[in-house]
Amino acid sequence: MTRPSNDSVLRALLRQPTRHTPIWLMRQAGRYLPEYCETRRRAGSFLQLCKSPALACEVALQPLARFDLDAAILFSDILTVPDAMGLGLYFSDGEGPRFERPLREEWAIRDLAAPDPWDHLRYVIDAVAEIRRALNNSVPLIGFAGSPYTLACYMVEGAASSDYRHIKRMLYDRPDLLHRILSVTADAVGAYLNAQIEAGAQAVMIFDSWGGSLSAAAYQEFSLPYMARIVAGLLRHRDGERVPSIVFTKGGGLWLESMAAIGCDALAVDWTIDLGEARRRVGHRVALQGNLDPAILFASPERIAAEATRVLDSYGSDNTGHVFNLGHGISQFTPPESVAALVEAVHAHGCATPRDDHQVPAPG
Ligand code: 1CP
Repeated sequence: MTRPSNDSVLRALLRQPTRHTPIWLMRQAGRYLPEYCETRRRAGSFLQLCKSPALACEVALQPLARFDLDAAILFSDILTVPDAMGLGLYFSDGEGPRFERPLREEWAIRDLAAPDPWDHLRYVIDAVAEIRRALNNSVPLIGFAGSPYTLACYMVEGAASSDYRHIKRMLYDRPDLLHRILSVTADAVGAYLNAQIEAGAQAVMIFDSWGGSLSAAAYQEFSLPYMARIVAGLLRHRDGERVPSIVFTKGGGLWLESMAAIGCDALAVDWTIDLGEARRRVGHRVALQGNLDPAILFASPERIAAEATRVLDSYGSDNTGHVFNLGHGISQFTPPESVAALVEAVHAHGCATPRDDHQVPAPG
């Protein structure tokens, strides 16, 4: 049996009932935790931290040691894939990620190839296996990757961007080149997520952080179909258990119906949409994950609890198909005590009995 003793996140992602709404947080391991900063210092840099399976495992477990979270997420970054494609990822302090060789030339785009994850991304696969071992079937491990469009933003811009002018110029003037990048990247991400599943990831999430910067028409042409292609090629079972998939387009609230139709099990949503309305729009097709504004974690514990309750109530109280999360990653300036207050509030909601999610019988 490989099912974790607390399988509430897996059950909720598959729209099976749980005793309580489970919770994990995007970027739950990171700079808001002093112990993360300490491990990162020991590693020498963020990239060296990602490339050491033992240290990546250490930081992936740190938030679980502090808070009663219902899932762990692989510690890595979405940009490992373009790095493995030869673009030369580096982080300059205070400036975020950068690529030595941004993808702008037609010849470089023609030469782009999907890396073998078992070779070029072996350190991530090893981290997945190591974190799974360390979790010892307590809670599930979520694997992840960036969406092809979001990765292409970094690959073409060469860094984070406020206006996406290089990639958008390519999108409008040379859509053939952008489609070529997206197609190769979709193959790379598909193989990478399947390698994570084979190494022990029990659910996977695709982060389309910048798909929301597209027009409705461009989203339907340049982001969604490539995520659909990845989802269609994912391993659905591992060790006899379903491996749910989660798709997150930040700013994608207007497109939920078409996102829910691509075959994923769950949609993660940001805080700009009411969760109850999102639920009515996607019907029974997918579970929902979200959607607290991460900025609420700067407010008082009372406000945090009130807003968490509002999100829980907006979804509905049937404890089916909702994984509580933030609508985007935790800010590095978040006080850890605020996270403790949030996790406590979510777990206390509608809670008359002690938590024993694993004893909920499967339906039917
Ligand atoms: O200095 C440091 O220590 C690095 C900060 C950091 C961390 C902790 C970066 C650099 N990445 C990460 C880890 C990370 N990134 C995780 C780990 C697991 C967890 O959730 O606990 C995950 C899932 C990501 C995913 C990621 N990286 C996304 C998608 C999610 C999102 O936030 O939208 C994106 C866009 C990135 C790129 C990236 N990597 C790092 C930074 C600071 C950024 C964002 C840069 C930008 O604003 O464009």
